[in-house]
Parts: sequence; C-alpha cells; structure tokens
Amino acid sequence: MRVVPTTPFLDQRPGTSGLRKRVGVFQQPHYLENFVQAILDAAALPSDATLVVGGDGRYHNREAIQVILQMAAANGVRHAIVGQNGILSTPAASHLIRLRKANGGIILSASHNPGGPDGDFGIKYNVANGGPAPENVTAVIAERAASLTEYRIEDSADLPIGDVGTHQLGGMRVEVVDPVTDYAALMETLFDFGAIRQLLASGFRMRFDAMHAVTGPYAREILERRLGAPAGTVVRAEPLPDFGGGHPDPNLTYAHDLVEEMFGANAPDFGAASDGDGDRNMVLGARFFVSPSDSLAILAANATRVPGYAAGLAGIARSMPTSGAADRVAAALGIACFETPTGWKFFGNLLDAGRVTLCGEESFGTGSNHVREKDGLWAVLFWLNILAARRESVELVVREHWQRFGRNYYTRHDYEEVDAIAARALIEHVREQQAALPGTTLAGDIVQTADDFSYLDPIDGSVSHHQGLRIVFASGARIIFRLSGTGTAGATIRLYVESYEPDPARHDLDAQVALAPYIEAAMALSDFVARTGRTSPTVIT
Ligand code: VG1
Ligand code: CO
Repeated sequence: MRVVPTTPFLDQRPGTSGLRKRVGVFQQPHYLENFVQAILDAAALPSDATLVVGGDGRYHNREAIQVILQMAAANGVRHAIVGQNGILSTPAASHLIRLRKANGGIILSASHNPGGPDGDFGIKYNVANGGPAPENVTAVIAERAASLTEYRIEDSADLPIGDVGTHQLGGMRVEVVDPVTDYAALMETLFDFGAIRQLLASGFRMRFDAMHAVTGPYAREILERRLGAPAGTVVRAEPLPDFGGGHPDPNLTYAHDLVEEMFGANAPDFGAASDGDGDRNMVLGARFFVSPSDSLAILAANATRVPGYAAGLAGIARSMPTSGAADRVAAALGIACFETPTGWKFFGNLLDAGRVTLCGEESFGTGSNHVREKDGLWAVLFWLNILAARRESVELVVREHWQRFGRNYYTRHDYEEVDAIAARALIEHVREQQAALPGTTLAGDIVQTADDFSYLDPIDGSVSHHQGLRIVFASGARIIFRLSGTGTAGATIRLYVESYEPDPARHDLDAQVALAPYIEAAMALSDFVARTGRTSPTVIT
C-alpha cells in the first residue's frame, strides 16, 4: 500500500449527477485518485464493506476501474463486486448494490454526454439504498476533495476483469460478475414476459437503439433472447468507448436514425432508445413521439395492468420541470404526487419511505421502487407490457390518455455551451423581474406566482434552494428557466414550457405551435437573444 501526496482540486464538486469533466481533466495526474479518495473518506464505510463498481464502458472506463479497485483495497474495503469488463448500467449497478446488500457503489459515467478521448468522463457515488448520494454526502465529498493532501493506493498489476470469477487484491476480494444476469432476472419479476413474448410474436415490430452505449448487451439478452424479438431488433448494440462518435442522448435530435425510421414509411410499431449509462428512455410509436412527461403519467394510469404494480401505486413523484400530467393521474387515483428538484437523488427518500412507487423526469427518465435510479429498459418493458395488455397502438394509448385527463402540452428548449457568465446574468435578469410578475399578463395569460423553486424534503427535513425559476399562470401553464448541472463546457440553459388543454378537439396541435405564445414571452422576458446571441435552441424536446 502506498500513500501518495496530492494537491486538492477545487473543481471537484458533484453536479446534478456526479462529477463530470472532459476526459483530459480526469487524465491529469492525481485527479481521479483525489476524487476517489474523497468519496471513500466521505462514505465512511464499515470495516467489512462491500462496494459495487462499474461503468458505461466509455473511454477511460477500463483504466479508471483498475485505479478505483486499487484504492478501495488500500482503504480497507473487504469485497468489491465489478461488472465484467467494467460494464454496469446505472440501474443494474443500483440493483446490485441492493441485491448484494453492498455499502455503496462507484459508477463511472457521464451519462448522455459524448465520450471518447475528447469527450466527457464522469464518476458518481451511490449509497447503500442503491441511489445517488444525497446532497449532504456530495457536499462532504466536495469538501474532502478540496482539502485532501494524500490518497492511498495498493500497488498491484491490473486485474483481469474480462473474466467472470474471483480475484484477490491486497486484503480485498474482487468478484467479477456478469453485468446482465441479475438485472434481467429482476425484470422478469416485474413484467409479464409471456404476454410480451406473444405480442412480439404477433407481427408487432419494434426497434431498440442502444446508441453504442451500455444498454446493448442488456437489450439483446432481454428483448431478443428472453422475449424472442427477432435478431437485429436491437441496433447499435455494441458498447463502444466513443459511442461510435455519437451523442448517446435519446432525444429527437441525437437519436436521429431511430427517429427517421419511426417517422418513415413502413415504420415499426414501437421504437425506443436509451442513453450512455442506460437510465434514460425515449419511446416512440409509428410516426408518434411520446413526451417523457406524458410517459410517466401513462405508466401510472396503466400500472395495474403490469404484474409488478398490480397492487397499485403508493404515490408518484416528478421533478419540478416535469409537466403536471402525472399530477392529474395521481388525483384520479387518489394518491399523492410529490414535486422534487431535478435529479434522481431527490426521489430516494420518498422511495425508501414507501411514499411513492413511480418517479419521473421530463428528461427521458422514468423509474420505480424496483431500484433507486431511473431505468431505461425498465420503462421500455413497462410500455411493452401495457401494449401487450391493451393491444392498441402507442398513439392510441396516448390519445386516449389525453381524452381522459386532458393534454399537457410540453416542450424543453436546451441552449448548450452558452457563455457561462451570460447564462448566469440571464437567470439573474429573470429573477429580478419575478416579484413584479404576479397579476400581470404574459402570453395572454395572467401570471399567478413567480418564484425560485425550493424543496423541503418531507422525510429528512432538508431544504434545497435555487432549483429553477418558475412562472406559473392562472391557466396552469408554466415557464421555467434552469441552468443544467451536468454540462462540462460553458453553461446549458434549459427553458421548460407547459400549458394545459382539456378539450380533446384541441389535442392535435404541434407542441411548438400550441406553446408558441409562452415561448415568445419567455424569450422576451429574459432578453434571450441579446444576452446569449442565440436565436434557436440546440435541442428541442
Ligand atoms: C439532466 C436532466 C435531469 C437528470 C440529469 C441526470 O440534468 O435534466 O433531469 O436527472 O441530467 O441524468 P441537468 O442538470 O443537466 O438538467 V443522466 O441520464 O445524465 O445521469
Ligand atoms: Co443517464
């Protein structure tokens, strides 16, 4: 065991989901080691600790895993469980932590950010419930990282983590496991695989785009092998260190191949994609896009058709910028709906306390109490189970939902890599106007409230401030401004816009058209173009 002197890094502050930086930043001497030591210090693990380690297979994953194992051994961890070749999707890692009663896990991923030598790398710590470390833990990690003067590492040759089996590293046992088996078994306990198999055998055609990220092996095993979908249903199935040069973000812009196929002639009945680390999902029907906020509401409204949720839902939670569609389902079901800040870590307490069963974010994230992360393939299987039970098209399921509950028109505009100072000034400019907004008219609608969202966690009483600027209208419409906490270059401004339309005769508009007055009002209010030099978003969802 070696004790290595290090200098603290002041930029090692985890964002919405772990620490994300350019690969080159992580390759600086001692940078990764410093952060891992900070995690291990903050984790305060017991003497017989078990740690799960894995990642999304992106560039630098393999090297980083060896360093993490050597440091875990040197810091007294007794047992490490590692995905074969260092691969574990985020939901599979969450499941392994819970299944094996590990004390925590280190997940290597920058999720939907591009990879490769010039792309991004990331690392996050999950706690014993399988979920992302809560804010009180990430705050300690950042403090430690900024004050460390040394780290501990075991001098050892790289372990052969390509083979399933057990190795010894100093005083630590390293168990290399198949990354898919336990996760696939969990999915079989939740969904009616027999009914989905029948659907897939009935001429129903689907496409799953793994975007050369981590879900390929999971989707092949579950969709093609266990559910009998034809070989080739899963495309871009090999995880590649640079995601094949793509941007593994399942949205209408970056998953364009899938979108083209789903909107083309002879489109499959169902299309889906996941992101770098397998926790996001985009769902499409033939020539039809399902807004993630609607998806959460539809899963909730149909949950009792799915075996794992047949007993009903305890409650629903959604992030603040996610549309209110799920709230309407919760009201109809007579269950609670919680509104949390952006980021899965805020759902953990509610799930642990049994207050909610389903959670979702507008950013293509949906999940449940089966793990403590959002889960891309789980959402795909949930949709397939509903379609198998209802034998209706994706579009019909969504349209019927709107008819019953009304439609929450929704869009998110992302402006990526904006000058960081200009972005912060824009947010301040909106904030300064907020107090005077209530009672005034914008976009032909009366502003009811305007605030900076704060969250009081009902379970542990912690408070999180500055979680997004909201402008809420009398009609129920909302405009929200927020800065991303996952980007690595400049700032990403997210503008979220929502309106509510109860009348089915008016459910056929394009969301951009329906929301245009609010979008224009948001752009004018924030003085957007003048302040950022941007006239159109990088990504529209
Ligand atoms: C984004 C999404 C947020 C999500 C987070 C992590 O955060 O908006 O909903 O939880 O990414 O997802 P931000 O701060 O950039 O808006 V993942 O799949 O990148 O771990
Ligand atoms: Co992700």
